[in-house]
Amino acid sequence: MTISLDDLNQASASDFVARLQGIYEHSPWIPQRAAAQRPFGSLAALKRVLQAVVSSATQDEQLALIRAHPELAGKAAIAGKLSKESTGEQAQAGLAHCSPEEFALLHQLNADYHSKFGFPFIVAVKGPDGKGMTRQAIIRTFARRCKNAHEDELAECLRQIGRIAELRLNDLLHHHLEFGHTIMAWSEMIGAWSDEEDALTCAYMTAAHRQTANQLALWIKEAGMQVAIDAVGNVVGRYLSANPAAKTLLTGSHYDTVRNGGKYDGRVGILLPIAIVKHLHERGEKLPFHLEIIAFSEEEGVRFKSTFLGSNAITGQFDLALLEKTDDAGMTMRAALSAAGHDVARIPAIARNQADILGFVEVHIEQGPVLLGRDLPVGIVSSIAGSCRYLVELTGVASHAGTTPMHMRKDAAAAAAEIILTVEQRCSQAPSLVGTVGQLQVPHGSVNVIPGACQLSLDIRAADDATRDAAVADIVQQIDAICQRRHIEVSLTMTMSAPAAPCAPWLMQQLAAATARAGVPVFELPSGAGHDAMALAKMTDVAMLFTRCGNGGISHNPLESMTADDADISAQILLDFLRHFQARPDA
Ligand code: HGY
Ligand code: MN
Ligand code: MN
Repeated sequence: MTISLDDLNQASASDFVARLQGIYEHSPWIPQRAAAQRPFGSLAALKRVLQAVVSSATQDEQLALIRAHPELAGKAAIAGKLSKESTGEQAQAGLAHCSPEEFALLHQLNADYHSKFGFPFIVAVKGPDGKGMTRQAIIRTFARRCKNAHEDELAECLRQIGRIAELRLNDLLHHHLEFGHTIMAWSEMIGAWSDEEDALTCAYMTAAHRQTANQLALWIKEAGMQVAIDAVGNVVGRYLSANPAAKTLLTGSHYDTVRNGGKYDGRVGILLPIAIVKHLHERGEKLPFHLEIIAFSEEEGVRFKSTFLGSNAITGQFDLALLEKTDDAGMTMRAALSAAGHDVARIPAIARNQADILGFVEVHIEQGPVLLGRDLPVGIVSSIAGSCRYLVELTGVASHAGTTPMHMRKDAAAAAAEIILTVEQRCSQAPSLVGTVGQLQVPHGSVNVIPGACQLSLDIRAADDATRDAAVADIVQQIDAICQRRHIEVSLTMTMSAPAAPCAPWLMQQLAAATARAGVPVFELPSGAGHDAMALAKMTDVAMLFTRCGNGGISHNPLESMTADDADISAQILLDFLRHFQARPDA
């Protein structure tokens, strides 16, 4: 029997509780406490209120809720004593068909997990895309989460219970995801194309990068847009307004990745608008402005240590001197581009005419834990942290590890170690300030040789440039002092400097209005990560919509995750934003 949101809103409190009895395992107190907050304007609002009841419950109530869940492939499952919902979910995950080894492993994991945490392991076995995790993925997740700290694991179990409830509510109300499954499936498909085995690395102009570009171009074309790949590899889709004289609103993000990255960083901001335009095109719905979706070809700077190549070309800021930069194999960017069939002479012509641009709105995963911690599917970015990056090259004296007394050494790695701790200590002094040494190597190092050389990267960011620049100045001074004291030569090369970018209030307000219309509380947050919007901010007003990340908010890591439901509601919000978009009055 199909139940509607209206039925739930109009039912008596006891009927409301009865109809939701299968949503949270053996815990009617949750819908009981939510009933008084009816009517719910949207399914998203109902989901959020139910989960807020869980989040605000006492820890004893939360533990009772967790303990009301069965173990995976545990005794209750074997004895056939699971709830109807759990029976279906565990069966769909194939947990009734484990091999003897898998059963033994799950039995051991259940025992270890229970003795560590005192409650059963919980995972939404239907997974982020709702299609179902494989048994192997469930076991991998189980083993990984066994290592969590108690508080983190308790929070993750409650989030997993929220995800299970979301999926069960979708089934109960026959809620169809208009965009979410497409976005997840497309992410999965291009996420399989990589420069290396067993990890997602899609660096600028590699074979995987070009394969991805061609697939994006195909999806853009199939969505009813004009499509072109420009001279730096940006894949550009243009959804024309019925008014040829209309101006253009830009959206998009990057399709290159970090090494061993996640499937959603950048890519969601491309795939999501393509799915929306496909929907508009299929309905013959035009927008009063031209919409350009730009899949920026390079934002991460992995191959040529250059960032924002794609977006800088769009704003006319592309530095042609970068064409001579070489990758680890000694190939120049120029050669890589021409090998891919691009004509570098056409790069300057990529620049957009600022007068034609209405603004730039980027959808991106949050890449952090804030939305997850607030049980919010989306957030609106207030500003994007500015960053400075350096290459630090330290030169000491390589000498015998056994015969050189400690006080006579010029150990480049020991100097690097002191520098890393200095960066950590200085960048702990302001809330939005962060400092990272992400790369550290002793070239040609040997076990029995004191490191005569050491290279390290510096990445220092803050929500405002003054805070960041003050930290950079202090750190540079401390590096000099450390190297003088240790008789180490030091060379510092700035490899990137991007100013902090405030988002435009007039665009933020329109994203906020669309968020509120979707029944989602409006929440603003700064971005610690850099984005193409920072580069576009040099040419036009920008705004960003963040989508919640799972797995504790981890990113730049294969564990990066999001759900089809969050992808869907983000797409609904961006679509609603486009349908209501008002250009800035003086545009
Ligand atoms: O480093 C960053 O914040 C971005 O992912 N490139
Ligand atoms: Mn990134
Ligand atoms: Mn990104």
